[in-house]
Amino acid sequence: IKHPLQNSWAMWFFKNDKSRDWKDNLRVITTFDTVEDFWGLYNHTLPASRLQTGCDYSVFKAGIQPMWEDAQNKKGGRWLINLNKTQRQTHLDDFWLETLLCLIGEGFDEHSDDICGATVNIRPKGDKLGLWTRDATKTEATKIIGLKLKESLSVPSKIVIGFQAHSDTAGKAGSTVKNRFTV
Ligand code: M7G
Repeated sequence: IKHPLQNSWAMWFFKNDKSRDWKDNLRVITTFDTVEDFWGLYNHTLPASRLQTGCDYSVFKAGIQPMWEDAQNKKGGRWLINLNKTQRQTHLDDFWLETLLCLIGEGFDEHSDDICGATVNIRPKGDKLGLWTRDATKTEATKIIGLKLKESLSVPSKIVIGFQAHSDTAGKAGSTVKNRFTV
C-alpha cells in the first residue's frame, strides 16, 4: 500500500496567454495524497527550469486555489525568494523540490496548518519562489516559517528574504511591495 500524506495537494500550471484573464490561464494538473503519487507526478513533469518564461507551477492544499482571492489566502501572504538569472540553472530546481518536500512532509511542524502552498514563477528578469501562508498577522509563526524555509533551502543567513501580505501585493503590478517581515 502507498504511504499517505497528511494532506491532499493539487499541482497547478499557469501559462501566460495575455489574450485571456489571469485566472483562465491557471489549470490543475493533478491532485495527490501519497508519497508514491507525488514522485510519480514529479518524475513526469518538466523541471521548473525547463518551463517557458511566463509559466508557473503551484502546489496547494486541496481546496485552496493558488490565488490571492481564495478565502484561505486573502488574509495571508508569501515568503518570497528572488533568484537571479544564473540561478535558474544552479538553484531553481533544487529550491523547488526542497520546498515541495517541506510542504508534503509537513516540515513546518506545528505551523504546518498555516501553510497554504507554494508557487514558482519563471520570469525573464529572474525567477521567484513563494511560500504562501494563511494569516499575515501571525508574526511569530510567520517568522519561524521563513527561517525554516531558509534553512531547508540552505539559503545563507546573510541573504535576507521578505514576507509580503497578498493585500499589499494585489493590484501593484510592477511596483515594489513593502515587506511585512524579513528573516
Ligand atoms: P505574478 O505572476 O505574480 O508576477 O503577477 P510577475 O509580475 O513577476 O509576472 C503578475 C500579474 O498576474 C499580477 O499583476 C496580476 O495581474 C496577476 N496575478 C498574479 N497573481 C498571483 C494573482 C492572483 O492571485 N489573483 C489575480 N486576480 N491576479 C493575479
